[in-house]
Amino acid sequence: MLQLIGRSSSHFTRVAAMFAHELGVPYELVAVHDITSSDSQVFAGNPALKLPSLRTESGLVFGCENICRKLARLSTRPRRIVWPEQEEDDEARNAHELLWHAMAAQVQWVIGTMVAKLPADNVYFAKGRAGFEGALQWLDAHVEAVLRALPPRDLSLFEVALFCLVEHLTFRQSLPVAPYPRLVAFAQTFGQRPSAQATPYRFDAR
Ligand SMILES: N[C@@H](CCC(=O)N[C@@H](CS)C(=O)NCC(=O)O)C(=O)O
Repeated sequence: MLQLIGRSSSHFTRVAAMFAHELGVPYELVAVHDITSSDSQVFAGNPALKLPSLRTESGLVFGCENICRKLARLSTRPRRIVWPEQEEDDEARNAHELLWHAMAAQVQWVIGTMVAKLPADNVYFAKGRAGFEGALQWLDAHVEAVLRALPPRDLSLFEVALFCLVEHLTFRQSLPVAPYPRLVAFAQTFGQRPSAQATPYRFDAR
């Protein structure tokens, strides 16, 4: 059984979990409870002290995109998956860049202001938040065109990650989603997939 080391409350973990569901790869979630720890063993040996990681027979795979690619290799289910490198136009590539940025900005905001309780008006967080909102505004304005241009597929990393990000904004109450109606509409539709229904955000019990 594969072990997904992460948290049910983490958007990066959920991307990997949704890929596992979509690809029919069974896994066991091993919850990381203390994300403030500086002990890499708490993160199953990830030296960057980050999650998620995937433990397989052959070792550890760090990071959600790596994990998704590994799951695709392990899956016996034929699925047409669109990876970032298959999206060649500038708009789609910019969308990926801003999506990864927004996901990282969400981590910065949550860890900095909610977990570490540092002042949100510090320039580090104020600028981080402005860039976070800017990325979301851009994604909201371009999402429909980017989705239309995606190649025929069963699954894309872009859509799964975008869905996980948008739902996480509300789950962690970091930013209001009302200014991003196209992202909300996308998430409502994408959220009907069984893989989304099977992986709702929640805080893992200790
Ligand atoms: N590059 C990593 C980023 C993962 C990441 O930032 N995970 C967050 C949780 S959603 C984390 O580990 N936060 C703990 C921290 O930043 O200290 C990936 O793609 O998986």
